[in-house]
Amino acid sequence: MDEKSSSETRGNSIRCRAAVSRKPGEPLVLEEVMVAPPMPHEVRIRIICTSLCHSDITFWKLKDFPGIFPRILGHEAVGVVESVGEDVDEVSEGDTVIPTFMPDCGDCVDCRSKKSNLCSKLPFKVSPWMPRHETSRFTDLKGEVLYHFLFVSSFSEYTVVDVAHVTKIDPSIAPNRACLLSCGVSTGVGAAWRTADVEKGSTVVIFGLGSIGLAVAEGARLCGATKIIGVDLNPDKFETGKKFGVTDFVNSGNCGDKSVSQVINEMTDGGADYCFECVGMASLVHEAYACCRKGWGKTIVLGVDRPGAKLSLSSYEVLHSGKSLMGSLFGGLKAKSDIPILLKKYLDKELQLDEFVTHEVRFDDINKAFDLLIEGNCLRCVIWMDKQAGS
Ligand code: CXF
Repeated sequence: MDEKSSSETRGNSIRCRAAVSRKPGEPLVLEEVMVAPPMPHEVRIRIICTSLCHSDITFWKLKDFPGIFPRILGHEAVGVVESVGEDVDEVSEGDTVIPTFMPDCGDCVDCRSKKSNLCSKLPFKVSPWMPRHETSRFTDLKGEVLYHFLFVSSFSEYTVVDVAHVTKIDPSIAPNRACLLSCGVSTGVGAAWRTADVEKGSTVVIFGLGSIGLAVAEGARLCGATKIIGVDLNPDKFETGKKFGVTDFVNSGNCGDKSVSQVINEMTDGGADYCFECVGMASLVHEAYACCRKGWGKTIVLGVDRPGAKLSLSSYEVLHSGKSLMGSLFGGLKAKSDIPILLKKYLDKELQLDEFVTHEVRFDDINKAFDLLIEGNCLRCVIWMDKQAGS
């Protein structure tokens, strides 16, 4: 629908366009849907830009739960608040906001601690509903429920998000850059900055130079790491990696009779300070752990493996090596306080965001964005909801 003033829409359902994922792996269907008004603690947002992340593709393909259809995917976005439900004081109509799959209630013991971003009031889970009221705000024109995705569902001109999942930002920031901080870039940069707390002069290894791995490199570069070793099967990734601070490259398909961890242990004289697993493969977590330095090495897991995948570590080795193994959801960031810091770093030209945007399309061409990301030459494809790409 055309942008209308909130006074016309507030309190009523909005009829607008959404890209609905109706069957696993099949092109999204652009259709009109109804978006109900926000319930208490919820915010209805007009999406300006959204971008495609690999998790959208993972869930789009999943035939069984947590794959569920029909669903509105999308979880990297920026938009403007159209209306707010009862008990929302933090944002108001017209505010520019970034929705995030991770909540930040600001109130529970974990949100109040500096040590965690795992909110316990609205604990993150992969759910097809809104987080607080556990229902959907979307229906199609036949009245059938459309499921939510990661509490964001941004492949719709309007969506409803819990206030714990929105961060108010400076409206002057270009939306096709701001949206990147909603998931992927934040996850990678945050893993280096907040989860690992990479120190100046450190040696870092990144397993997997996709957009998350490159964002880890960017974060490690910002933190002053001096050696950033990228590991990937595709040697072309080294050239891309150099733009984000990768200094060395190991082709994991070309290590001869050595394992990747042996190669890295030799290159780093006994192990790296920080190893990041960005692929989502248990075998690579083992490799990463095997080449972080005894005594102080940290291995950080960002990659999303298949449900049920297990790690197997020798407890003797864990005891004797003194290494740490950590998981990092959303890079350990607290959305409401850390996203504005990262946006300021972008405005101050410290944090690179432009380089992540390799493609931009109109909402009508959203299925092209899927093809581009699957083909593998795309880091981020920004989808503009309401204008021609680039205009
Ligand atoms: C993922 C993290 C693990 C659960 C699904 C979402 N992050 C974003 O893409």
